Amino acid sequence: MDANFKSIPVRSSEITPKQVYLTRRDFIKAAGVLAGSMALAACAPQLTGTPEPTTAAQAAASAKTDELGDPVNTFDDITHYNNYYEFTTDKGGVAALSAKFKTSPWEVEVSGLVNKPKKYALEDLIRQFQPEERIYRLRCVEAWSMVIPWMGFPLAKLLKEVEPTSDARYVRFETVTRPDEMPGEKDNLYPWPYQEGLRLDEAMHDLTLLATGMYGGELPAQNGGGMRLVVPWKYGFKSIKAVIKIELVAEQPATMWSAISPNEYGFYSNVNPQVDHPRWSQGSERRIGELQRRDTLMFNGYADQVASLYNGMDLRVNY
Ligand SMILES: Nc1nc2c(c(=O)[nH]1)N[C@H]1C(S)=C(S)[C@@H](COP(=O)(O)O)O[C@H]1N2
Ligand SMILES: [Mo]
Repeated sequence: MDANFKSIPVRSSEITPKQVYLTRRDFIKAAGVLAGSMALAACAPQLTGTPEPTTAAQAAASAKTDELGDPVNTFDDITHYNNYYEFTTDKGGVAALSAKFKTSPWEVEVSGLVNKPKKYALEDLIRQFQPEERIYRLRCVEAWSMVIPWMGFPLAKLLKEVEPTSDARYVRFETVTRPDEMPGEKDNLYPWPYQEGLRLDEAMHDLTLLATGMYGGELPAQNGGGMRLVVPWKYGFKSIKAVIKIELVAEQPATMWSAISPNEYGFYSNVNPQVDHPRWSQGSERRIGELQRRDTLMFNGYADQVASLYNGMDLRVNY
């Protein structure tokens, strides 16, 4: 932990009021319509750089719900309301700024305390591990949430293949460093690269996903393409984007947000409505696209699957 980072004013809860956000979105839509009428037909895709899934894939995905019956968010919301500080702290600005970010080719190095370290090409991982659709709730620590239909495969499949040694107890993840493509990485207020970590048993849990696609299509840059981690029972910042390194280690690894503010962003950071953020309540959340707030669920609704990982830990403590 570096004391220099402690004075950074980060993460006031949901700085952008909904009306402002909606107004900006309406404006962007209106601009798209205008450009279309001027015969710039390719304007929208170029604006965002997002490989739009086919209409059929999008329609199929948008009709789905999670296991609690909550509908998935729209493709538009999922790709235009993003936390991705390597580009900008403005959630509505990530799509445009990441439009030229290259997500292919993509390589991921798996190393550290393993018998078979290896650098993988993303297309080989996809061929080998056969991504499946997983519809997960994503609950940001800032108290908003979405339902997102990912394509991906359990991280456990990859970890088993590299064979962690008996000394391996944690997994460390690192985001790509490309300051020329990611303007936020030139901002040295943040201790780049973005890093995250999981305990090995959390990493091996079947819910823990390496996402390689979304909404029946590729994984858009703004959602963490080439490949990102998704850990649905933890606050969203644990689900690190654009992963290029996965390292098995013996000690609990440093994470970027814990380095900045350990009391606010602990290593575990399991979604817990009973433990408030020091600066705001975690008892409820705003589902993007809904008007009324809803109650936040213990472990983001995944308690049946994951609570046993934390036997013996006091759930009233913000770890
Ligand atoms: N590398 C990186 N990963 C990141 C972030 C980030 O700024 N950089 N933001 C996190 C936060 S706070 C959230 S809520 C989710 C948002 O994911 P989404 O934009 O795909 O919805 O990504 C997480 N992963
Ligand atoms: Mo977040």
